[in-house]
Amino acid sequence: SSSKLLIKGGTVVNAHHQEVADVYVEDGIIIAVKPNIKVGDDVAVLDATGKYVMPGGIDPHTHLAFEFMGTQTVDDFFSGQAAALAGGTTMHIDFVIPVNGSLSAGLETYEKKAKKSCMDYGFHMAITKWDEVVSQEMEIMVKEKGINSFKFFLAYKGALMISDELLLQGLKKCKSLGALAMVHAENGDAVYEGQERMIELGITGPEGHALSRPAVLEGEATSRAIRLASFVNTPLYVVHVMSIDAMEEIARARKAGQRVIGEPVVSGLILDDSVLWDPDFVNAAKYVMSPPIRPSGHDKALQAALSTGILQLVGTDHCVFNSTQKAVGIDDFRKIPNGVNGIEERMHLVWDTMVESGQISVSDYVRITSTECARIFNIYPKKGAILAGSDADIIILNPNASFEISAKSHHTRSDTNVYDGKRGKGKVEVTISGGRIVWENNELKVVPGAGKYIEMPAFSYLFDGIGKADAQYLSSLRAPVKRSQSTNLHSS
Ligand code: DUC
Ligand code: ZN
Ligand code: ZN
Ligand code: ZN
Repeated sequence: SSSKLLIKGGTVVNAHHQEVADVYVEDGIIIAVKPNIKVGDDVAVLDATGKYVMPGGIDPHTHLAFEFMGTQTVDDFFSGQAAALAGGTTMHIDFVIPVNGSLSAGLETYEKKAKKSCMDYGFHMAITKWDEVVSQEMEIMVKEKGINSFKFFLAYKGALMISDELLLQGLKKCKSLGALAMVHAENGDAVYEGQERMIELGITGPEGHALSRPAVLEGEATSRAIRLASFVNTPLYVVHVMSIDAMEEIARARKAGQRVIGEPVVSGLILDDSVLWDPDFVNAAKYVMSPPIRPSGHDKALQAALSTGILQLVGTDHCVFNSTQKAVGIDDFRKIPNGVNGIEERMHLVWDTMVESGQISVSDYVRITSTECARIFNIYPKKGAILAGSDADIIILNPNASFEISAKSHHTRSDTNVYDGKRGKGKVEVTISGGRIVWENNELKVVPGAGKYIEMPAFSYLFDGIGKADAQYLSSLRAPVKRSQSTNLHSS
């Protein structure tokens, strides 16, 4: 089918450049970006005068249809993506979890779940055990399945957590494949201790979740992962940076020239842990995620780090459970399924918090919500740009309109929303996914099955010159020192 669309008169914003221009789209691809494009009357026209025309958001961190902590998230690939599109996000990267340690079985499961996708998506893969089969399967994932990133959990002891030995093997394997290693950085052994400590003190409510796994444990694991990645000389991506402690480890490593990427998530940027002390269990439990939302101060520091480039892109860790699922942990916070919403709210909240507040430019907004993600996972400029030849994943944002978040009107299947009642400036009025208008006049027109799997090739820009650094290191090692018999040795 031939669908033609012209977006007229908006300010087209890319991470590198902005200009007032028209955008012409045919069959899901951007054909031209320039002023005053003339078209025939078979072309649908959208007027974007006075508005921003930007690449659709890419959420680098989501969990849809995720079986976790004895239950399953309420958003699947259809409902979670529909919510994303209503909020201006046109692609997400989800985490495949292996089945009994098998990567291929895990991928098959996720391929089935993703069949009803209404927007484009990619996959990261978690590594939860180590043997020769896993090592070989990683190679297949990279070379044949379009997966170029692997995540290692340093937390969730007894479930997803891996040892330092496995992390080292994994880092080496990632490096050899040109795949990006990602870490969930909390010290799982210490978290376990912290949880026991809270239960012994009789602190069984959601506040115990925050108290049991303080920022120092995130700082330790972030430091450890960064230093092991340095030892192996391979790039590292730290997911959900929630604390000053972790952020400062990233800042230090980047300043020393190490290739470390830090991903804050919306909840960490704008919430503080006071919500976990809410006397109503349901109100408090909806904020339980890991790493936990930190005391006030971490949020503003993470915003500053994002605005100065210490942190590079924003995710959500969208992973939603209903109140009844959270209620399983009413007598023990350790049983509350971990996760908060965000896939629908990210674009609005980042605009309001970072652009409307004057902390970053509109081009930087595009960079941290879309372009940088596309570059890191090696799908730029197919994604993350409004350029001739790019996929027509586009949003029109009206900076003078306002948004309001409400658990009653949101599109995720969750019965709560951690941003309920928040309002702000800047509204995504139109979302275009694969050349089709899927969100307009506050109405969704999504089609299950319309979303495509986006393969992500190995060796992103983060790997440029890694080999040179290795060669330099090797040549800096001297040949074995030849020693004649020491004259300083005396036999007594
Ligand atoms: N943290 C969460 O809150 N949910 C999913 C997994 C994770 O690491
Ligand atoms: Zn340009
Ligand atoms: Zn995590
Ligand atoms: Zn996650």
